[in-house]
Amino acid sequence: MLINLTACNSKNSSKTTAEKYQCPMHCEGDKTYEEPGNCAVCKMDLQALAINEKKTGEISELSIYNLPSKWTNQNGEEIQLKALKGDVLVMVMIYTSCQTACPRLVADMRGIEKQIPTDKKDKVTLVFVSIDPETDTPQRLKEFAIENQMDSEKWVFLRGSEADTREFSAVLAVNYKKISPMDFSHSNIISVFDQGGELAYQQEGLGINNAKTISKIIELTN
Ligand SMILES: [Cu+2]
Repeated sequence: MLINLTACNSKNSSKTTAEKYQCPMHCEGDKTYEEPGNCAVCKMDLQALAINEKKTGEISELSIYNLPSKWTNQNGEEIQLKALKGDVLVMVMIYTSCQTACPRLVADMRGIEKQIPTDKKDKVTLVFVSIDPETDTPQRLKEFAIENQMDSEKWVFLRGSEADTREFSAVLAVNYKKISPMDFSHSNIISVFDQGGELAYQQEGLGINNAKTISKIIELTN
């Protein structure tokens, strides 16, 4: 029997971006100020940095794109998470040989993808991260993608080292534990990350109402 571990710190983090000001002539390079005013060098009015800086520019310290972990995708390509930057990410941790919860999580991911409006679909990447990297070789992940008709660019399947997988699960507040040679118990959490790699929303459970997840994805892609 599988035990569903409960993540106690799955939270909905929302955060406002602090406004920053910079000389339009870059007299002091990329130096920014917290308050509006004039450049100390050329005296021009400081300019407020674009509000959507977070979507295109630097990443915050809460971003998963700071993680140095290396992953291999279903095509055998080595990538770092930051290669996914710029898209809204919908992520879940699974293992392909799971007979119980994971098939339902895969169905939930499919259900979410179906509800993303057509004009937003190319702004969203759906990511599966294996909790069983030993079994889930790139080749196995590729077969799994094909079996599930998820063999296109918007579906990404990743495997990494045991240590990187464990570290990443902590970021997602996903618990997992090997309970037999073939099986793991694990949390059932689908996470939404914004374009800068910050956690924006999580849903927990199997086959649950995903309306809030969808509306968060749509809000982020607007
Ligand atoms: Cu499972």
